[in-house]
Amino acid sequence: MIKAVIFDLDGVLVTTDELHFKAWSSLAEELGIKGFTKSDNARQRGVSRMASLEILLEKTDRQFTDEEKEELAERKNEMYIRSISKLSKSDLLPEAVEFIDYIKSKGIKTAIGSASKNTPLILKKTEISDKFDAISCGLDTVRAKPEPDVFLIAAKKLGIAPECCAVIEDSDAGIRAAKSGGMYAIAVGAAEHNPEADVSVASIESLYKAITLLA
Ligand code: B16
Ligand code: MG
Repeated sequence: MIKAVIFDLDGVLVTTDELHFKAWSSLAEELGIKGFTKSDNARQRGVSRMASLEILLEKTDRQFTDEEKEELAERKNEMYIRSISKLSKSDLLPEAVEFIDYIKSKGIKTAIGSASKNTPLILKKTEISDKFDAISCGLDTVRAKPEPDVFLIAAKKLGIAPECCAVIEDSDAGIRAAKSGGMYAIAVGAAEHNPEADVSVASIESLYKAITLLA
């Protein structure tokens, strides 16, 4: 029985996935890296900032020290923060708010489980911070998805057992994290058709019936 839904943020509730792509593309351009594509970007979904940088650096033979890598990640983040500071409610994905309100009306708890260290800013800009009973993000964890930590911390903050939590995710790393945390995994968007997911849909709009059956 599902007592809580843990939402991933980028790509599930907000369109920030496109802004990540733009910021990584700008960094690629600065570094003279060619051929960074949407399919490379798809592998960056859900994984940490430093793991995302490594995916970009696969495209070059240049070697960087750990310190230089930290600086590159920081540079990308500055560009990304400039674009997320312009976010508003209109950047929420269709039915995001309606679906959260719907599950709350059924007595199901809600949480965020995002790899992003920019989670507080994104929630503030899109005006949904007060919709969640708990927030767990990249600021709370050492090990990123596909490790289950971010979701287990969300469950702990909610006071609900992992097996009573459903995770909604758009990344393969996130689906793996949910399953290894012993949670129910719902794949949406880019993760649709992930074979590890318990339920797989194109978007949140298709989830009303499924969530009612699980609760
Ligand atoms: P930041 P999610 C993830 O958010 C993104 O999908 C991923 O592309 C990004 O690298 C990661 O957050 C870290 O983000 O650089 O803002 O800390 O999908 O887990 O909500
Ligand atoms: Mg995501």
